[in-house]
Amino acid sequence: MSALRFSDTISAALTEAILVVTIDNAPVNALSANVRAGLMAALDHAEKSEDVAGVVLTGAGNSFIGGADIKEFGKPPVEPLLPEVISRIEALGKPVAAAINGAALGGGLEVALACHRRLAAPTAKLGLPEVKLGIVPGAGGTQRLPRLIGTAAAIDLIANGRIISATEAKTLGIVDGVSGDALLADTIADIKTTSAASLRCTGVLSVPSEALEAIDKAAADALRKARGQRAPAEAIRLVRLAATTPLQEGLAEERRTFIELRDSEEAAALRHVFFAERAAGKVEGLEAIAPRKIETVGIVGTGLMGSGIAVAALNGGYRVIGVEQSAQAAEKGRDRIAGLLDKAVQTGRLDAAGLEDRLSRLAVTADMQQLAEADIVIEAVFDDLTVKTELFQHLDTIVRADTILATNTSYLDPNVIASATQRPERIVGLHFFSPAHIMRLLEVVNCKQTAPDVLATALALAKRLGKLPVVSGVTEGFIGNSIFSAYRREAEYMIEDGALPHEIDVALETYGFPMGLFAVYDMAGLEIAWARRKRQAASRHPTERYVVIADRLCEAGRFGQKSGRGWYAYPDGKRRIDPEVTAMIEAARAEKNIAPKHFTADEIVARLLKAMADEGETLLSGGIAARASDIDLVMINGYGFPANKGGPMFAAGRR
Ligand code: 3H9
Repeated sequence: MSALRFSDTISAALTEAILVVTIDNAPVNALSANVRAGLMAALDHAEKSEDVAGVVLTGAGNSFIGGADIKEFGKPPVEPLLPEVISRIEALGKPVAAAINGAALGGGLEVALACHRRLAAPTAKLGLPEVKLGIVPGAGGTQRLPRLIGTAAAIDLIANGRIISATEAKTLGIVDGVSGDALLADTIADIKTTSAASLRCTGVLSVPSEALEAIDKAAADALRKARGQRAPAEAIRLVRLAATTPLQEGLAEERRTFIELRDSEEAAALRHVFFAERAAGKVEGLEAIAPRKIETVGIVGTGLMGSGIAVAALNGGYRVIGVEQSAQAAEKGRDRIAGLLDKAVQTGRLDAAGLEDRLSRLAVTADMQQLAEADIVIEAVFDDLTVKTELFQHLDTIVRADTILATNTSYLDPNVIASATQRPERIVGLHFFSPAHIMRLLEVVNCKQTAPDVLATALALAKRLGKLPVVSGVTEGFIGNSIFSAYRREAEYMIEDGALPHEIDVALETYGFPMGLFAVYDMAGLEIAWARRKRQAASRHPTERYVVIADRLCEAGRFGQKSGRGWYAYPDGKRRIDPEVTAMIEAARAEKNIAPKHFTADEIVARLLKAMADEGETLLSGGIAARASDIDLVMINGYGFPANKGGPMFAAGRR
């Protein structure tokens, strides 16, 4: 076996006349310029060298190839381009196989599709997730995949950016086999039996014919989830094209579309989100801190929030002890948690064995002493300072000294709760969003005295729960509700200045929010915020601008959708503009002598973005948020801000 090197990232060794080429470009073997150049050189060598009968491509570490190098997007292209490398693989006169040892995504799967044979490890993940980055595959994915698995299946994978397991890839016909410990040896053995004369080039296959209804259904399903983004529709068009167009023409149209989308605002925004997600949860100085070991999670309160947290913890593999105030409430709590798990079974997200395993790790009790076994206790009780403080003081007497205590408060000051306990350094905030087993966002609140290893443990726990953790410092409402308050306040100012609720909602929905702000208010109910405003009234500065319209709505019994009336009327269950509300708004303006002004949809969005971005700057300068991209993630994942606009900080910066 002789070792060869074709670039910094591409090495090869000849084994039984097969050139095994290894891509080693940590962390995910992305197809950076020197990977592409090295692959070209390796292919040249394989073609020319008489000792080489075939080639196997594989990746070092846990990935096969994680895709094109996203960091190169937006920079001048460097030859050789990926489509050239891929054409070279397919056209090589000798058999080429992919030993897919890990993630084969985007350009990585496109490389594999051009190979003549593909074997995958059972842990491999395969997919063309480009639409998630606002683009379509740009190196043959939309043209080769349908030739291999049919149009409907290719639309399902590409237009949804769905990532699949090796087993599903085998069933669909993307890979020829799944191989465990001996993947490389099996791939070498496989390619040795493939003769040069019988090479199967994916690009020359015909797209299998199938019923038009199946194709239309796959397309309609994907478009429904696309929420106005361009890339899924373009991906569908390109996949359909493969059935009627020669390969080279299809590839040219795919490349043209890829470049157009790659250079779009939408793709820039989604790339920003991609890197924002990778940066989130990283805290300077915490890299070397080992998290504490967590096996048992205690949860006090098993209502809506607590039961969702319990399901997330059970899904994360933890043992869960739920605590309620009475045996009867504990039984109800257990039923609620079991009900959420049952729902997962009904929708196919969980199987019977998974359900049984989770239930075996769950105990719900009225005996708080059982929390002595917990490594972390998360409280999800009524958001009241006295209730939470007394609970933590009580927990101090029950749990071990190294047990972490986490509060799920949304608005209270966790520093105050911590300072009333014996060990404030073990207190951290875990602000879940409801429903907690579904929503990805988790604000991890770094309190004044939180110990570094407590914060590190909270972040590790968040990852194991499958959450997207964003660290926030302590301020009223943390990152999310601070920005949301600024957004809400500005919208109400605009109502007073001349806009109507539906004008603001239409502007927001057209921008990409799933629902306008006032429609959201009505859905959530107006009375909780009203109660909070009444509590805050005494401490409000007399010169602060205050809009009374929401109070007037509540005084008139308009508590939102459930009372049939709020910012809108719901006479037949459907949202309607209500002249009565318009009259109340006009009266409020008249009281302050405000001459109403007309706002265009763009002005509405611009003002709201500016309000959010200004508040974001305040959070950044106060050290509450570590980076602007964290604020973007919170608003995208917790408050419906459209991901394809990149979040309020990104979007305001682009204007
Ligand atoms: C494409 O392929 C277009 C083609 O069709 C056409 C081309 C002509 N590039 O996620 P992790 C970094 S588009 C550059 O935490 P994991 C990431 O930023 C691409 N960097 O790891 C992070 O850096 P840092 C289609 C990348 O183990 C580090 O790697 N492909 C790329 O949890 C670790 O990332 C995709 O969309 C990249 N492609 O998961 C797949 N990927 O340490 C995108 C990652 O500095 N990647 N980085 O923060 C993934 O889904 C996951 O990273 C993967 C590994 C599953 C591979």
